[in-house]
Amino acid sequence: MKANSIDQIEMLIRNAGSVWIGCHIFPDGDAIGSTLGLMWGLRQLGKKCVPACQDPVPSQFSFLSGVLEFTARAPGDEDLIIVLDCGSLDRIGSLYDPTRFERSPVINIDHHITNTSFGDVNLVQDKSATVEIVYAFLLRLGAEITKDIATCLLSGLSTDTRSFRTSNTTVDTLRVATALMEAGADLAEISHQIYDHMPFSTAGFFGRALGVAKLRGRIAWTEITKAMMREMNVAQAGARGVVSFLASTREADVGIVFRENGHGKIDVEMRSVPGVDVSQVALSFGGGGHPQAAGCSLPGEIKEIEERVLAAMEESLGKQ
Ligand SMILES: [Mn+2]
Repeated sequence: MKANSIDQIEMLIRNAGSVWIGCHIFPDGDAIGSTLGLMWGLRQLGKKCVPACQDPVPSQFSFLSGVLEFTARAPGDEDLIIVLDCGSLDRIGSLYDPTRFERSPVINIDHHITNTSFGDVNLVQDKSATVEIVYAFLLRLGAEITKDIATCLLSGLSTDTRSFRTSNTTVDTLRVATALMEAGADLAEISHQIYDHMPFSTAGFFGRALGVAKLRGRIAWTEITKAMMREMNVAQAGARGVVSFLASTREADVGIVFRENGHGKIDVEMRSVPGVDVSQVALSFGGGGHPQAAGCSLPGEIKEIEERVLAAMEESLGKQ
């Protein structure tokens, strides 16, 4: 991060009348929470803001204020583009419009260690979540952290730390969480809304996915085929959680889920226990992420992808 990038971002925002704020495809709590939290903060400063994402917001986040304003449109004539929680620009998917992205300044605010610095100005910090960076930035801008903003930001902190369980949960993270609760965010209610929200059909789906799981050395892994998704009638978002469950088994240091994504590619999700890094393997296959949570997307047949990724992960684990 350049020393002056925060000053530059502040200047760009203060000079902008309208801002397009976009986050990554298949948005998670941090993507949604940072987008909405920043949106509410910038509106206090009189900015027109539009929150954008290629994919719909999963229903467990519908309690967040402003969620219905999300649109799947690329930037229009806004003065400024802010991209949140994206390690690389392809993470915003179909919302990337090269012409528009060249016409307005692009600010990249993110916490992925693998970030490609794709913005005209980049604010990339090694924090637990993008919301942590947004929180500090809103304070700097003099925005008031309302209950709605605090709720959006705390949702992102909770999901990116798996409820404050991962090794990226620092003293700073908990300080921010405390400040957000003091500002009115209700952690128990947020946790209930986000985590106790599975439709019953997901139970059957977990049964299918975990029923074919295998243990290979320290790797617990499974596959989710298009046919399984169809048969069990589960939406993409319903497939979440399987990989974390696999990584949480005692024998495993790493959990991996291979999923046919319906666009001819295999999505590979990886999770690990503290002290084990899966981001380097993800990066070597063109993906990215965090030490404990990473992923990539590869074209090919699922069996062949499984063999390649599992072999690479075994080799990586042998060196860790
Ligand atoms: Mn994040």
